[in-house]
Amino acid sequence: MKYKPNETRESEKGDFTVNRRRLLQAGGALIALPFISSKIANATSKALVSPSVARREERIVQTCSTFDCGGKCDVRVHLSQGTVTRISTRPDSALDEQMPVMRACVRGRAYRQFVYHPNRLKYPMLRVGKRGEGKFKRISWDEATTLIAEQMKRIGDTYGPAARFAHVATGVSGGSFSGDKMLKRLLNLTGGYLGYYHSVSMGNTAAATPYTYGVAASGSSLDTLSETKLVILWGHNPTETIFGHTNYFYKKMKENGTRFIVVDPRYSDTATSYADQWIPLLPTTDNAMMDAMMYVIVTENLHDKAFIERHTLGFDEQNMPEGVPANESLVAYLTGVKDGVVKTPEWAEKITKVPAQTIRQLARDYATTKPAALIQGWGPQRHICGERTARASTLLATITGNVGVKGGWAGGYGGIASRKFMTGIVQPQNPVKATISIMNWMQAVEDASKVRPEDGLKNADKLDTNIKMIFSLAGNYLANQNPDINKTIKLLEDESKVEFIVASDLFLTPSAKYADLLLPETSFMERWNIGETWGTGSYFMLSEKVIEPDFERRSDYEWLREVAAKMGVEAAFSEGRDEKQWVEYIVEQTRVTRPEENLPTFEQLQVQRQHLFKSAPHVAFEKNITDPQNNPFTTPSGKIEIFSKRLYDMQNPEIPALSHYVPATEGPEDKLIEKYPLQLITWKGKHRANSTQYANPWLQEVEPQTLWINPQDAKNRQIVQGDEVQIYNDRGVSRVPVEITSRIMPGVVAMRSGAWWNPDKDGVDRGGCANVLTSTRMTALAKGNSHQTLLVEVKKA
Ligand SMILES: Nc1nc2c(c(=O)[nH]1)N[C@H]1C(S)=C(S)[C@@H](COP(=O)(O)OP(=O)(O)OC[C@H]3O[C@@H](n4cnc5c(=O)[nH]c(N)nc54)[C@H](O)[C@@H]3O)O[C@H]1N2
Ligand SMILES: Nc1nc2c(c(=O)[nH]1)N[C@H]1C(S)=C(S)[C@@H](COP(=O)(O)OP(=O)(O)OC[C@H]3O[C@@H](n4cnc5c(=O)[nH]c(N)nc54)[C@H](O)[C@@H]3O)O[C@H]1N2
Ligand SMILES: [Mo]
Repeated sequence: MKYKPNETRESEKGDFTVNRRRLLQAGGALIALPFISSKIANATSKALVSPSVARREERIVQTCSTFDCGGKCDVRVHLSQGTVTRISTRPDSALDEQMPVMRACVRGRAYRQFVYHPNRLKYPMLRVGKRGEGKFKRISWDEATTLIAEQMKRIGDTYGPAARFAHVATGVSGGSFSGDKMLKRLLNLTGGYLGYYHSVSMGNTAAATPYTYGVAASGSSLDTLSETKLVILWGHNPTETIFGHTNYFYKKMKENGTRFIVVDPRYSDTATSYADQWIPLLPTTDNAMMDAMMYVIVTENLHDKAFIERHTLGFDEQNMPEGVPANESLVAYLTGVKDGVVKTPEWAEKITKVPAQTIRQLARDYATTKPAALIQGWGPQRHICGERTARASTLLATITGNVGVKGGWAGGYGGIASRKFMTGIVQPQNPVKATISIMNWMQAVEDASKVRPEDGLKNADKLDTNIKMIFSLAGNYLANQNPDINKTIKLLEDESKVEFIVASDLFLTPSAKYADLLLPETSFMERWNIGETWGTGSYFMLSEKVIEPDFERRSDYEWLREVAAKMGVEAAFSEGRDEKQWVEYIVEQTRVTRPEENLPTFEQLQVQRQHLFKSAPHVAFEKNITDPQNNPFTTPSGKIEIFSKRLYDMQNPEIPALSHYVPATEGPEDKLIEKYPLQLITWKGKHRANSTQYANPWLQEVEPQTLWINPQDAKNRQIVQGDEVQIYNDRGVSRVPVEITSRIMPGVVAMRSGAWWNPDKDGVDRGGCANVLTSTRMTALAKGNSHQTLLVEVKKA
């Protein structure tokens, strides 16, 4: 039977009387405790409702979350008497091949424990202790919105609008509408704010790959890979990170015999589920392995000569841009003519720890299997050398002729259709033109005069003011997800620097503790929105308001609207729309701007629930390859630039004209390794989206926070299974149980990212938050983040 959305169904076996009694007993037991308010008891009893309870008048609503996890899964909320009693998902049998909407993953199945969590914030709260102490008092919404309006005005008037900053906040970025977006609207309408650029997710790839292609390398659509015989997943872990429809396509490919090779220091869940071969290498040494692969390909004459001649610049000495001295070409570099070092697999083996023969075979396999796709995830580029790694994968694709052809892959990894399919809200112009890299924000708090164009400042020669006010609406980037927390908090604790911090969240997160004003937002189940997949999916879904908010929880938009009224701009801010009407407006606007899509109206969407875009298979750079005369690449030469004159002119050894191996600062060749001999990487675990849902008890049970360490490294340190260990470097210390496992290669340790920072009285983190150890070092070109590049030592606690 086909699923009908919003159907009301009678439970087959439900005994309403018994169930209701059980429900009352659960609630009653709690109400008997005098110190629990009836509201808490109510919320807690909802959390206790077992799946079998109160099925009789059940309504099932298909919806989705708006978290930033890359996938929008079909989440079915079972509702009874205004309460979510259970979550299910699309049955396997109801797969529509035309519309392969994902089934809910472990996170989606646990949403009820998130939404009904007893620790959710309940009231607006004003800080009373020192900043960061986490002491607050309850205030009214009227007081809260008055305070925000006053501070926005005072700080804007005193220091200028550029003193107001809206921080990284991806908690609701999977939705078309969010408080964070509307905050920017309000800031724009009241003088402006200091904006930032750079995606901490994949900004290094986005900045580097245009030097090869003119525009950023984006993936092809995954349906073009059906005939691909070999896929190399290079630091890509979609079994856990999902990335839209990726697993749907990979699974089909696997069934059809595609060979998968995974290159990752960890034996990831993707390696366990797809890999025919796993190749572990030391983090940050990817370029050495790629150089050696190119060396093998070129010296064994396996490169695609016709393609190289027709479409590229910089391969050999005959094919170089003007004004560059001899021996700067790729071939000159690989064969050692340039620097005396021949980039053999034996050379790379010493650096990467990958056996030379494995590298040689991988190079041969990649070059001789046509077409083949080397698909790089974003993990390898969230490194200090990430720009070089991202560009090197474009060079490998180029010399093997895998660019612009069906079944190949040009490099990078991004959506094809824009991730923002829906026509967003038109933002009023920001009167502040200057923007900073996200990595500049701490300097802009400390002393903005030191944020110069060469440091990342854009559209201005200098900044006139330090950051004095920070908004963090659905983010945990003040003291959790941002690098070098111990350095950051010193800055935030100085109340003379940032004068006012407003945060909204569902929980008292480590970052929320640094708020001056902390606001309890509704969850996605208590608001209307549209859920959008990243570019690798091709549908959107209605995220419906299914339950009423409890306590004094309010959506960010609702309180922002009140602030707007107090600042005298309510009419321009809201245009008379409430939240649901804005969501309706977004759908209607998209219908106008995309008439070819034949989109449902908002009314229809409430029945239909989801819409699949018309997206024809897309091969990145296909036209540039099939008809280069009429579609030159948008590089200065009009060709694929293996050698980039633009990079050459920068003369920055961190971002060489040929993207080749350069030992990374705080990588395995750094002298610091004598003191801190292990590389630490973090990965995105399946049980949360970044730090979102950290507090969910079901998900904590799925995967406890541990440090992965290789048996050899553990033995050398007399560490045994079950031990607690300290992981430390000059920036901080974290303490967690170890997991001794061969799933991580020697010399490398790994933790899941997103655990909550939990310092004890000595400042030792007991939560397993890697960001007490990470560095704020910036990448050369993007001025981007390098969360993954760090050295540590581990000892038994
Ligand atoms: N379940 C889940 N899904 C998520 C998220 C989540 O938190 N949880 N977060 C979402 C977000 S915001 C983003 S940006 C994406 C991120 O997606 P990715 O950045 O692709 O995910 P990561 O797990 O950080 O990294 C992918 C792999 O790179 C490996 N790696 C690390 N360093 C290196 C290296 O130097 N070389 C090589 N070859 N491999 C390396 C890691 O071990 C990991 O397996 O995922 C999204 N999806
Ligand atoms: N060590 C290390 N650090 C990393 C990374 C890494 O790989 N390693 N990855 C980086 C990447 S790629 C990213 S994108 C960033 C992400 O960093 P953030 O943008 O800070 O993302 P989250 O940690 O998910 O924090 C989102 C917050 O929003 C809250 N939230 C959820 N839903 C709602 C809602 O409806 N309303 C409100 N108001 N709040 C809500 C959640 O409780 C959570 O506290 O982290 C980066 N940090
Ligand atoms: Mo991200």
